[in-house]
Formats: sequence, structure tokens, C-alpha cells
Amino acid sequence: MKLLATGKVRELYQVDDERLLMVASDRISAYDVVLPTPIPDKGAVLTALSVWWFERLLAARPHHLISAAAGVPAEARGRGLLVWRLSMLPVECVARGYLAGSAVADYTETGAVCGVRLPAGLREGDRLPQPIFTPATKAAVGAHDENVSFEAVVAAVGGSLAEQIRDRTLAIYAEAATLAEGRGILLADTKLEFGTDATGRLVLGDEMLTPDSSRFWPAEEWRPGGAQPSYDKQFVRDWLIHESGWNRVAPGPDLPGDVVTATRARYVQAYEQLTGLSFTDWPVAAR
Ligand code: Q0T
Repeated sequence: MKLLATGKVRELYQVDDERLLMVASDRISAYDVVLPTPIPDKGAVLTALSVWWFERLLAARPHHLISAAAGVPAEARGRGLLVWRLSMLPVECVARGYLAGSAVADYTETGAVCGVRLPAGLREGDRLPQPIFTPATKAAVGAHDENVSFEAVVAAVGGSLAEQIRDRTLAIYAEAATLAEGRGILLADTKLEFGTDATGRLVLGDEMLTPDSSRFWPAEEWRPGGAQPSYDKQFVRDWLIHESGWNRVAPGPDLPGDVVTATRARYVQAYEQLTGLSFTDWPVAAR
């Protein structure tokens, strides 16, 4: 199959004129660097979680997922998704319900994020008065995505599509955040990508509501007023900062076995806590 694109942790292949294969790897990144040590089953857990959200959220429809089984080659079993080929919109569609990540600096410097004015006095980790749409444009390889105003999105894709992706993004966030909160997980923010099909219809693409595209926080450990522990990557970050001696310049160090094991367990736990399913029931779960 022809390799169309390769990202930090995923690959995209062309199946035919209408369909692609998205394959999630076991690679993990931290501080913008892909580490040399894979996390076993990470690609399968994230794929299983994406599929679960695609099938469960009404606001996710229509989406690009065709199949996680039929049409997925044996080498990618459990980590591959057959999807409809779309014409992707050049906008990273981010919804935020809490103040975190790049929004903290923007808010501190301007009182707003992507032109959305927020009340004074918010601290990092605080819940926002209501979820906000904070789009970004994809930067060149190596650079960070740039937060942009809604007007910039209108300029890029036109007013009609801009309004549609904003409204779909916020609807998906609301449906997912409510569901996650009921299962003890705060969905701080999430990034979605949309495209249009041959008829011009807006379709949800990409992966959906995984720990790589979203901030999940364990509700029990939420302490607004500072950075929150990451559901999945905290063992990796703690080891990198306190024990590895790494200077945050690529290449990163090999991870010790106990960090790998604990991190794999967190991915599986996130999947099982959110879905109420057992990961061992997913077709390629190692057991
Ligand atoms: C895409 C057409 O997945 C990406 O990069 C990883 C290597 C980003 N990307 C997605 C597309 C999709 C999707 N999803 C789609 N359904 N149709 N292109 C292109 N880049």
C-alpha cells in the first residue's frame, strides 16, 4: 500500500481512490520528542477508544470510519482503521472546557484565547464558564500549531464551513465531556479534524478523543491552580524530568521497563474506565 503521510505516532496509507488506512503505532512522544521505546498495545488501545467514540457519539456523525476489521491488513490488525478519503480542512478544531496547555499563556498575556474573552482571575486548571472553540492552524513540521481567531477560520474555509466546524466541535466536546465525567474523567480539551466528501458534506476525520488528541484528567486528582497530572503520560514525564538527566533535546532516552509497564497500564485503564469494556476483548489485545 502506498504510504501517504507519516506523523509522529501514526501512518496513513492509500487503499484506493476513495479509502485510506490510518495506522496507529506504539510510539509515544513527550515534550515534542518521539521516544525510542514503544509502549506495547498503545496503538491498539487508542484505536479501540477512537472506534468506541465514533460509534457512540451522535454528534460525531457523519464520520470517516468505515471499518476496524474488514479491509484492515493483518499487519495492522487492531491498530488500523479503514476510512473514507476526505478533503481535509486546514484547521485543528479544539474545544476547551478547562484552562490548560497553550491557552494558559494566551489567557495570561491577553485575557483571551483565540479572540474569545474569558473572565479575569482564572487559574491554570480551572473550569471555564462554558466550553470554547479555540481553532489552530497546522504549523510546519517541528513547529507548534498556532492558535487563531474564528475570523481566521472564516478566511481559510468560508463562513458556512467555519460555523459548522465550530458547532460540531462544541457539540462533540459537550457529549464526550458529559459521558467522561460520569466515569470519573475530566475532558479538559480535545482536538478534532474535519473534511468534506465529494458531495461537499462536512465529515469528522482523524482519530477521536484519545489521550494523544485530548487532555484527560482523573477527576479525583483535579486540583485547579496549577498544572494537572496527565492521565496517561505522567509516569513518563516524571521519569524524564526527575530521573533521566535528559536535556529535552532529541533523541530522547530509552524508558525503563517499569515506566513502560505503568504507562501501558494507564492507557488500558483509560480505555476500560471510559468505555466500561475490557481491552482484552479488543481483537489484538496482548494477553
Ligand atoms: C486524511 C484524507 O493522519 C494524519 O496524519 C498521520 C500520518 C493527518 N491526515 C489525515 C488525513 C484523512 C484523515 N483522517 C481522511 N479521512 N482523508 N486525508 C490527511 N492527513
